[in-house]
Amino acid sequence: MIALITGATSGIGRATAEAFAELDYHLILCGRRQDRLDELEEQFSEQTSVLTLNFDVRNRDEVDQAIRTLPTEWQAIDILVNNAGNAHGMAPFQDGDPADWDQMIDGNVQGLLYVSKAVVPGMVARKRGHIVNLSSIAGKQTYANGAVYCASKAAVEALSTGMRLDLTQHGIKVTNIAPGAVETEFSMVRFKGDAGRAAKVYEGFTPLTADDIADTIVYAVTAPAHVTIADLTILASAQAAATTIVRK
Ligand code: 8X3
Repeated sequence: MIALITGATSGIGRATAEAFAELDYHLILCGRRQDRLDELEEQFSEQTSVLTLNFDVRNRDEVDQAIRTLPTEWQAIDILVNNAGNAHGMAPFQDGDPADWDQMIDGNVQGLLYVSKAVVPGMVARKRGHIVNLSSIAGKQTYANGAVYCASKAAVEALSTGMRLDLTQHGIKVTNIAPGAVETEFSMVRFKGDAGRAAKVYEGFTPLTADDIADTIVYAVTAPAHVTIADLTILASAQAAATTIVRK
């Protein structure tokens, strides 16, 4: 199996790479931080074959170029994990920074589209493939101060459904994964390095880990051929809804 993971240098992407390496999948690890990609290549090449690609999912030319020029033996991608994505800022709509909005719409929506467009036609030609889109509970429940992030993830939800409608007939599975509160670099990025504000998000309860989400991705991609895990929502046990968390 060949799996391509975007946003592989940290968090859920990295944990998924680790879980896939355990399964002996061959890994195409994509990210923007070359030093981290090098580190991952060194770490995983003891276990399996690894290829790293440095591109920004928001740049369509970079995405096309990287995927079009894959060495022949890496071209038949079986699994695409559209994991790259971020939250930038958290503020009432009227105070939102359009530069933050661009980051979220470009990364979470356009980036997913560009990478998928580069990979999916090959899956259609081979009549096999599995796309795993990382959405969020925020794609199902809009919350205050998060309109644009929630909108970007609602778009991922719609794209997962739309892709499944168009691609099932070509033998391709589409899985939408919607995590709740996962402790990764997510909140540090959302709050632009404000460690105090980021830590507060996970205070007083046990959040999900990136490994918890990787486990569900493994569950989806290892399901029998006749089973599609279409949509999985995963919350921390103390989390009743996106912003309803029981803290001690
Ligand atoms: C991240 C989860 O609940 O912070 O997508 O929106 S949440």
